[in-house]
Amino acid sequence: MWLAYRNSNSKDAKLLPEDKKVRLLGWIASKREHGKKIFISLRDRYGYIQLVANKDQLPEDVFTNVKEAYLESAVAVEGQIKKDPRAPGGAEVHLSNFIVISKSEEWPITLSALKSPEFLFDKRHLTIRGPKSRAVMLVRAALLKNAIDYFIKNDYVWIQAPTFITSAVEGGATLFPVEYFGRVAYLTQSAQFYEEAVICALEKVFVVQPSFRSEKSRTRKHLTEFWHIEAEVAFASHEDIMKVEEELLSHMINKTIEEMSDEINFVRKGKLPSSLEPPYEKLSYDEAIFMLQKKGFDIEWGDDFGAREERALSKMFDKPFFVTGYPVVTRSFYHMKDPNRPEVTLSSDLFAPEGYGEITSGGQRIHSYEELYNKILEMGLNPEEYDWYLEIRKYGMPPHSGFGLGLERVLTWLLKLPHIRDSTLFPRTPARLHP
Ligand code: NSS
Repeated sequence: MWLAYRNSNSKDAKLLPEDKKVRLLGWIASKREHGKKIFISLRDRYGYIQLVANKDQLPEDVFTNVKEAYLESAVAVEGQIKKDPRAPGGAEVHLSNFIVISKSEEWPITLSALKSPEFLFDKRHLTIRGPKSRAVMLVRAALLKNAIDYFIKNDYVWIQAPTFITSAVEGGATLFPVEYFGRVAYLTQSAQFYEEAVICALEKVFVVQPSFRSEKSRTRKHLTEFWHIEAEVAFASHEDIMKVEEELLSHMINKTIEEMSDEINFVRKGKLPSSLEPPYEKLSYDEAIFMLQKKGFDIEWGDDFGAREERALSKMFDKPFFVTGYPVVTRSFYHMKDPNRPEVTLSSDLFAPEGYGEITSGGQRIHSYEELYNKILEMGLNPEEYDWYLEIRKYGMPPHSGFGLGLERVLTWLLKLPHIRDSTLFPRTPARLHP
């Protein structure tokens, strides 16, 4: 009923000519009184517009409605556009009518509350109405859309994989168990194994869905539930898949910057990342270790990068870059050995610059049944847990490669957010399951 009432929105209304009559729906974002006038910032899905209620020009009951309405009340308003350089956006609406559709209680997010990040996350269901959350969510939606757009344009098939699974893709330590009719199931860490099965039918596939990790490490870059964008390609080498990763990332970011420059500039402190055009530099794991040792880090060949090392390495670059050739001991069992150097894998991680670190991880998979079977045993795992994953290798599994990209990692870097939890509506971390 009320939607029919709207004939404009906050963004378009500002472009209308002087005196044009508009009807808007939205929420009271802020309010201040100045003599006989009340100024309201009205928020809708498109942004903000200033409303002016003039005591001398409104029926008394309407002016009282304006005066008494609390912040965040949902309202329907009617008025005329007036150009005014002092108003945000250069135009405001002089009210002729103001109806409270759903009243608000006194808004609990006070100025002093803004100082407590924990309180703000406790009230996330309310604080997401603010301008920063709005911008973050719009940029996030654009990144996701542009990732999907890249895959569709390049002839990938969008598939869906299960969320309940029975065995680990990325190590048992981060599996979330779920009671499943008297058995234990786990929440998925990655759709990779399902993608690997499907490429024998569809060749190039991608998946967009949440992955779950019971990460005990409380870092600024780990969530227990994150959105995972994954792709797998038949007949593709490690080199081929790195090309896909860099093309995907540059497409996602460039298109999003084009579509959302206002929102990005509103949140991101400092200038936008400079050139994102591929190809990206390929740093070998060996070189990375050497560079970190030179900086004084206590790290040896065969160690995984910790959060500090990752940040330091990433700060040495101002454009995304790959770290390639991770040692076999640092990678999951499915990674293919480099035939020229059996102690390293045909794998890589794509790093964001500016201290943000890893955003994708990928490489070539073992496609031989015997090799994979032996590797599973070597790593102390149980081949029975990987029965179907092994069996697909008995029936014409070609060489293939794939990767996974963390949406929140890309967004955190693009907007230079202080913590990954700021990149998602209702973050899930070891300490936070509510709201
Ligand atoms: O564990 S990964 O490094 N690799 C995989 O899961 C592969 N099985 C994916 C594949 O090849 N299909 O995770 C991939 C990416 C990683 O680079 C991060 O960007 C993101 O997923 N990731 C996370 N983001 C947020 N929080 C957590 N805990 C997290 N773990 C991984």
